[in-house]
Amino acid sequence: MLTDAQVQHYKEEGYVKVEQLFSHEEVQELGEDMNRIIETWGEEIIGWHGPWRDRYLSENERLNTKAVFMHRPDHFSAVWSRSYHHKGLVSCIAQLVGPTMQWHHTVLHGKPPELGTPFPMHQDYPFYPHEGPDFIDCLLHLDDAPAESGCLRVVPGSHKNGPLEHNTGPDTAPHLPPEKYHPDFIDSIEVPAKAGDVIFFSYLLIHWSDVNRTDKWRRGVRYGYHTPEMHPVGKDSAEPNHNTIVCGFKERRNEPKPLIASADARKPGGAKIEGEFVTA
Ligand SMILES: O=C(O)CCC(=O)C(=O)O
Repeated sequence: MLTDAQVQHYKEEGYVKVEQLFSHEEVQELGEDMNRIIETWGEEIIGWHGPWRDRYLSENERLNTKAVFMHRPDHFSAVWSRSYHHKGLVSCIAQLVGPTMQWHHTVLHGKPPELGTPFPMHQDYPFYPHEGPDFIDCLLHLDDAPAESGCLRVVPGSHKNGPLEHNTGPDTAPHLPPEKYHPDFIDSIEVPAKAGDVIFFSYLLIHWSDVNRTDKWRRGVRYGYHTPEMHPVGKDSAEPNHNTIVCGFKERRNEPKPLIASADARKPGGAKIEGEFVTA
């Protein structure tokens, strides 16, 4: 259970760190499967592309950073499938946001040793814009993340300003314009963490992280959850495959009933796609 002070901290500052939410054994099991996923399915890249690199990295580092990103670890490992429903994680998001919550995504941001990629200042909103503020990101640490490993850094309270204009385009990951938002002149605080800690933060909070300059991996896995009433911007229903309810019950509000139970739908060749559900 979170304390009132922790819930208040999330609401006021836009983030809160909960220490040792995952036990040593859980982190061990998740970490082993994540390593296996990386070895079997992963690929090392340089990280997010874009002109922001010129402002965050020296010339000889710019093209030499390393990153491993893995979306949907549940597609490869049952340990990871089960983790979306982790009791401590779900209990925290229910207290921080609301009693009924819907899973949206899970992604590894792995920073390999020695020049693990930085991330520029940004909000997560432009990556998955939804209608409303009730979207929470949860960064589970599979490794210790001291400051020098490129731990998460946040701009406390910045979530209150709502969605900001980001630089976007086909050749760049969304990021805040570096001439207006850069760690050289926007104050942020570092949030170092230990393996098993989770940092909860609003998808509207400005955050960034620096290069991993240690000789160890810094693997962070971000889970995203939101209230079921919040739909992607411009859509009147949830996204396909992002509808898992992890706590509470989804009430019906003017939405069509998605499941067809008619005889037609059960005839051979009668499979229908209704909304986002395939029934047969
Ligand atoms: O893992 C990090 O250091 C930062 C990741 C990040 O920027 C994000 O999850 O949006």
